[in-house]
Amino acid sequence: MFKKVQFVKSVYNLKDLPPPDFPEIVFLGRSNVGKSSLINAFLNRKKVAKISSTPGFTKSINLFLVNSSFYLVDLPGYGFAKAPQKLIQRWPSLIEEYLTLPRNIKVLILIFDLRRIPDELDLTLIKFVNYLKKFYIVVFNKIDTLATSKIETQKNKFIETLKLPPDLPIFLTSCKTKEGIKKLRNFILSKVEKD
Ligand SMILES: Nc1nc2c(ncn2[C@@H]2O[C@H](COP(=O)(O)OP(=O)(O)OP(=O)(O)O)[C@@H](O)[C@H]2O)c(=O)[nH]1
Ligand SMILES: [Mg+2]
Repeated sequence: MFKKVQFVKSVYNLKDLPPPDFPEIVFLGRSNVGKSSLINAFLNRKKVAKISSTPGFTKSINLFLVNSSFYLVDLPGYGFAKAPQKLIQRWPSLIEEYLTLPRNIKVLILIFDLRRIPDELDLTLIKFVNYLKKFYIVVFNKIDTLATSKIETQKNKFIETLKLPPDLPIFLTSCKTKEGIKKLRNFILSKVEKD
C-alpha cells in the first residue's frame, strides 16, 4: 500500500522535532482511544506505531515519514489519572506547544472512543482546536464494541455534547475489523495531496 514507511524519531522536547519539511497528519486524543492503532490501520501494517492496552502508553511525539512525502504524528494520550504525576503535567504542555508551533499541520484528527460519555475534558479539547483554527476532523473509534443501534446514539451524543459543527467530517472506525479505515485513509490522502 505505502512503499516506504520510516520511523523518524521519538520526541520528548520540542527542540528535537525535525524541521517542518513535510505536511503533517496528527493523531490526537485521550489515552487509550486508539491513536497508535489508527496509525497502523492507516498504513495497513501491524507494528509501526506501538500500541498497548495500558493507557498512557505513548509518552513522546512519534513521527513516521510515509513515502518521503508526509508525516504521521502519533501524540501521547492525555487525561489518564493513573499516570505518574510528572508525566500528566508534561503531556498536555508537550501536546499544546507542538500544536501551536508554526508547522505544516494539514489534518488534525481528533479521536474519541465511541463507548465513552463525552465530558468536560473533551469539551476543552474542542475549544482548544477551535482556538488553533486548524483544519480538523473527528474519528469515533472502536465501533466494533457497540451494537449498530448504539453507534448512532453514541455518535449523536458526542455531536450534541461537544456542539460539533454540521459540516465537520466525521468518521466511524474500528481498528479491529478495519471498518471505516479505507474511507478515512482516502479522505486524509486527498487532503495531503492537494498541494
Ligand atoms: N476493540 C477495539 N479495540 C481497539 C481499537 N483500537 C484500539 N484498540 C485497543 O485499545 C487499546 C489502546 O490502543 P492504542 O492504539 O495503544 O491507543 P492510544 O490512543 O495510542 O493510547 P496511548 O498511547 O496510551 O494514548 C489497545 O488495547 C488496542 O488494541 C478498536 O477499534 N477496537
Ligand atoms: Mg499511543
